[in-house]
Amino acid sequence: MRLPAEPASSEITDPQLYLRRREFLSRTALAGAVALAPALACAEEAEPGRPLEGVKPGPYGTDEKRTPFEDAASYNNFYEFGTDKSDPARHAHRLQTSPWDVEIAGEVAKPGKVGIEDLLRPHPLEERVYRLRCVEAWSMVIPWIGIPLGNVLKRFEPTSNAKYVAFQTLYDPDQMPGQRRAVLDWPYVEGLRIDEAMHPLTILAVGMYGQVMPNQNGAPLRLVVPWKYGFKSIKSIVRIELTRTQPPTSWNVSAPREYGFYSNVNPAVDHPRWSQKRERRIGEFRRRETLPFNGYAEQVASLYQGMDLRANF
Ligand SMILES: Nc1nc2c(c(=O)[nH]1)N[C@H]1C(S)=C(S)[C@@H](COP(=O)(O)O)O[C@H]1N2
Ligand SMILES: [Mo]
Repeated sequence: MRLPAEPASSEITDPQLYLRRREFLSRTALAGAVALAPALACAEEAEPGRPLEGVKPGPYGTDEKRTPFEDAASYNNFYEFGTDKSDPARHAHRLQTSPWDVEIAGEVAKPGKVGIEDLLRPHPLEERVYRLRCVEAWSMVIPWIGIPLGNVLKRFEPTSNAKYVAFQTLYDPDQMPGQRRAVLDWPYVEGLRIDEAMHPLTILAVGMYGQVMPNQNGAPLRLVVPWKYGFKSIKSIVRIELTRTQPPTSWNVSAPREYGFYSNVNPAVDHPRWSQKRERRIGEFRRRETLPFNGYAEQVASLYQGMDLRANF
């Protein structure tokens, strides 16, 4: 993501060169960044980099080559910790991820605030190897660990008025120093239409590569919506509200001409300032063609039948 005034980092710095140029963050820095362990009885067991046990392979996984963990955990967008790709890995260790409550509000019969352990407990953890395609035209293949969002929402009993789902990231400038600068309207917010939120591809992720989620990747709880540009996959979620009307989203508020509500990956609709036809898979040299809906058209294209995807970008 970038603001209208900023140059495209993908245009000025090839992510691979960038990654090679900088030394990978020390294991200790990464270790300090990992705090939450889902389904843990006590916080003491939440060891850094702790492996997640009992994870079953889930549906929809791609068998494409996985992006190395070191790349996925060091080349990040998480503006709460700075706008440089290396900032989140350097600063996100400040985030206290346990205890962590999530509020479920709005158009549900059973609203409430629940600890993340209670949110997760009834759901078996699944691994989903998904492509994530950033609007900046790079992509990764990441083995996420999570649970389908729809299954979680159903437990709170959405009413028939629930047409959209609004998500909110933690607001705490002490822990998230990037929030002291007005680069975005904080807190970071995102939204999905209810059918997108209930779609089985959409997950709440708590880990990746067999481990508890690194803070820089959105610990303890983030969304992964693989057919949409990466910015829809909001990190470090504290609030989920089911709404009657389409909720505001941070990037749309910041630059409405450039980032729409839907933001489905679409090679046929260029960003006003660059092409979306191709992407650079992190770790590869040659650019590849970007696929409609990021390659998940078979699963999700029907959600948008009859919609003008150029107008609803
Ligand atoms: N709260 C919050 N969530 C966020 C962002 C952010 O700046 N703040 N960046 C988004 C963008 S632009 C992308 S591409 C993905 C990157 O996820 P990753 O670092 O795990 O690859 O996170 C998304 N979620
Ligand atoms: Mo992004």
